[in-house]
Amino acid sequence: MMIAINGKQLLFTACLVLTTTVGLSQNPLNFGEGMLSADPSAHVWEDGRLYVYASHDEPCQEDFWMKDWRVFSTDDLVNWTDHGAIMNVSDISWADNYAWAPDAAFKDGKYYFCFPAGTGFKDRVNPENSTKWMGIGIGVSDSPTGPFEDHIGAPLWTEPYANDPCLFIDDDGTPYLYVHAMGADYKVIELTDDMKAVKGDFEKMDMGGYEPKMEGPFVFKRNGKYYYTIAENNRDLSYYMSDSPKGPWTYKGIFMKQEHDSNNHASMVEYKGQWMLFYHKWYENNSGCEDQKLERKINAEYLYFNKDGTIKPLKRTEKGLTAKYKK
Ligand code: FUB
Repeated sequence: MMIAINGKQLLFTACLVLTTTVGLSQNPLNFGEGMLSADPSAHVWEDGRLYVYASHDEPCQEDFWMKDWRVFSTDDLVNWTDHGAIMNVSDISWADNYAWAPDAAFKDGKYYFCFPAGTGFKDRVNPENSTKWMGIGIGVSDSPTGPFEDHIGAPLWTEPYANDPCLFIDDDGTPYLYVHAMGADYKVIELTDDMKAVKGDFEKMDMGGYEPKMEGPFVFKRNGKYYYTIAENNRDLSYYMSDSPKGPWTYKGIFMKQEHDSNNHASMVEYKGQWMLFYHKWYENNSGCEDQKLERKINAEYLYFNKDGTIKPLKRTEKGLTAKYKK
């Protein structure tokens, strides 16, 4: 059926479609034209803004050779400010590459930026020739947007090899560090109060007998319960719950399936009374790279809990976050 439409009606309809599209499609998050970022770690600080600390992909980069970290912030979940590079591997004396998934924390008036970085080369064909090493560093700043200075001028430790730090400060101020590492998955270590060193050794946590291959541990607390979330098999997002930051943990299952056979990495935060999940998603590459088909951008979804505290399974949407928080 043909519908007759005059010029005014057409303009009105076009405006409506545009407004609806702009208003409803927040994924990927609008961090600026051409910005490729991954591994989001979301935090809300005392100034009332929501900050996303992220790793930064360059178009056509080789094998996750990444050089700097970024932070983006918002106060309406729609308009984001890119605060630029908050640290670069060139600021670090002990690493020159692998600016991978970071985390951030606020303690005793200072902002801390916990980052993995490394050096060397991973030979994926002949692994015995690999020289790659990664460690965990700690940056400090008076501002949530940095710049961050290397707090100790060295990694927190050298063995084991580690990446994907999660720095969780409990309500009593105790800093706990969780990492993904060779031989240190599902382990926790405390930091000293001045955040300059680790205390003792890694402690192996009781995960209730289920320890899949994982990346990207992220811990948060809600209603007195601790949540230990991971990218299970580096793909699906799943979680455990506990009454303590060191476990014992009870596995609660997958709450978001991966849609590509590629890594995922997520964090969760409550902003203005609403919980939300930040994660990265792989898109068809727009950068003209011949041997790299996909590229990463950060997405977000609202996160809902059942009455018993378990997480309701989530679907990826194009809509993502709309500004429906309580003012
Ligand atoms: O972005 C580099 C690495 O890819 C991260 O550290 C992992 O979690 C995976 O997302």
